[in-house]
Amino acid sequence: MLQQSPNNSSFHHHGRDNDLLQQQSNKYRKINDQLSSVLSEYQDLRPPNIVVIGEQSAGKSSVLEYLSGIRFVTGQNMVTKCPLQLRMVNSKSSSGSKAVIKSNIYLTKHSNKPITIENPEINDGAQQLEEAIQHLTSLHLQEEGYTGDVSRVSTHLIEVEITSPNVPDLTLIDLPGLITTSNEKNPTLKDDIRQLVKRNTTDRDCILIVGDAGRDLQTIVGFEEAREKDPSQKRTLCALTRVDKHVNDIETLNKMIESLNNRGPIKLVHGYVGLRNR
Ligand SMILES: Nc1nc2c(ncn2[C@@H]2O[C@H](COP(=O)(O)OP(=O)(O)O)[C@@H](O)[C@H]2O)c(=O)[nH]1
Ligand SMILES: [Mg+2]
Repeated sequence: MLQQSPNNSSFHHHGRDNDLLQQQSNKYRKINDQLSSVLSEYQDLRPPNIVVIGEQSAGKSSVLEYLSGIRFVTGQNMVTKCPLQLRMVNSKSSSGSKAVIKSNIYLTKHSNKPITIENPEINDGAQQLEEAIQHLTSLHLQEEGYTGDVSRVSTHLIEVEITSPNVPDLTLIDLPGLITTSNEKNPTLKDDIRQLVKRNTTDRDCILIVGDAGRDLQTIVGFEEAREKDPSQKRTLCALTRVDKHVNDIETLNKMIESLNNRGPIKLVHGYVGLRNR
């Protein structure tokens, strides 16, 4: 995220090493793990996560890439077609990093072992990870009976766990982007995606709305969905992406953020932030 100090004329990524934060999130993760194992017996119950919602191509997957340091599937078209849980586990060990990818469909229909990839942040590993996600995505679409149809989404969750010394302890849910109009091939797509977002956001989750800073900020998509799940706006944060392209300097960004905080489409307790993913 960007530091918004007025003394800075250029943008900086903030540091990822914060020991206190690390300790606290370690503690949180242990509690989260215990909760998860208890709650796993009850369907539809899980501890709170951070759910990333927004319009198609707003930069949602890029936020996950930025936070994990690992290249996910990002691109121009609808590339995220299933909910994807990215669980990052910080390990201080120097033994490199590892990604474990699985889904219920994959484990029951394909292999009884999850896919494991060493060093997913470097070339080979990154490509394997991308392929694994694509593979599971097409399995999930097949499972729904959508072979060969590109404009479809599946409700089945893909689980990616990254263990690395360079990631924060954080679990995020990436979702297909909200769209404003369905296409002719699949007239229900708009509602399918909206349903998927609703179903994957509990009323205890934190919501990260991602919007392109170059758009009319009054029309950022996702506020409606966020308001439904978080009426008091206490668990919602809005991140504006691509500030490197659309905002020339930190003063302009600060003004933009200030104006959104005062006159934005909705009042957010935690407000708005600028984000540079690339
Ligand atoms: N320059 C720049 N490009 C970005 C940024 N964030 C995302 N992008 C690009 O925007 C496109 C869409 O991003 P993606 O993360 O796939 O969007 P999603 O559909 O919301 O998941 C990709 O080509 C990204 O490389 C950013 O902060 N700066
Ligand atoms: Mg995406």
